[in-house]
Amino acid sequence: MNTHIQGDLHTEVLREVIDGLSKTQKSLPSKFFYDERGSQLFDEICLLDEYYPTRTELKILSDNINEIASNIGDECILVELGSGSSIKIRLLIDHLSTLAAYIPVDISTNHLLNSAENLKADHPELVIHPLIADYTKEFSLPEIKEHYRTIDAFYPGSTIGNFTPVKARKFLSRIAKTCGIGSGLLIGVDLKKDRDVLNAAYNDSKNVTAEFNLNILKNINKLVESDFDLYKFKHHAFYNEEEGRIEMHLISKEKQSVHIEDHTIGIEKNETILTEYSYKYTIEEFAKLVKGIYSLEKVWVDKNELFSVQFLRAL
Ligand code: AVI
Repeated sequence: MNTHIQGDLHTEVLREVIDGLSKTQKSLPSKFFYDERGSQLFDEICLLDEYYPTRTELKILSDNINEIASNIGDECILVELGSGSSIKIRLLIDHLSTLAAYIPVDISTNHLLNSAENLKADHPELVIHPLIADYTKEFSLPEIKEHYRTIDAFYPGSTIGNFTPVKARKFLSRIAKTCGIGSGLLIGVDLKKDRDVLNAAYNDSKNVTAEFNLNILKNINKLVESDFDLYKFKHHAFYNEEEGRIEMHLISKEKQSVHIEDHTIGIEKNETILTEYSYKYTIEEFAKLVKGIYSLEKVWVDKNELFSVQFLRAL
């Protein structure tokens, strides 16, 4: 089934695709990974042996849940940025006995409403205000009628690492402004570590990450009229130590031309299309990144220091 998008949205997707492919280092926006198949593949990635972030973050959350809940505080409004992490949010909700309301924010309407309904079925007393919005852009919280004392955002998974540090800072400033001075932010941040562990996490032995990476082309073929041939590209991911980031690329196996509506893009043999950055931080680097926006209240890490969960407060 093809997804049809109309009017301005189609023009915007086309512009983003053409802009990215017109740069010296060709690129495609990572958000195009996540059609239905891409989201399924990402869920599979989260279960892979090599992909440590998901299970490590969950372990940190569950090992420290009482302390985390007391940092979040009583009668809070919990705003989840992206509503994909149902196990993690359920763990929090189960330990926040005085939660005033839960606001999951997601651009994917079906996914958002389905998870909200499932949660409501298990927690009939919970006030849920799903908000359909692109949380990476400016958005405002719905009017809250319930009595509350604080607003706390939850941003797990180290998705913050998929922004460049400059964009991450801008994004965090916006969230601090949207939720207000004194609001909390519980955030998952992946840490710098041995490069072999990082390289394995993005080059898994079952090739799920490779399929996830190639699926971006399939999705773009659905979103705009383009003829990317997936067999002419291969997955390439590596840790760039100097920049402190994983880079995911698609390497062109041959010299080729791709047609996108009335544009033709020439791609050389071995030329790459950058599809994702995943930045890794030390605790100190991340503290520097949020300096002046948030104060760092508490950091929890696993015993191998692979991943961190941090509680920040907006200044
Ligand atoms: C969503 N994000 C935090 C993942 C990451 O690790 O940067 C996306 C991902 N890309 C490949 N594997 C996982």
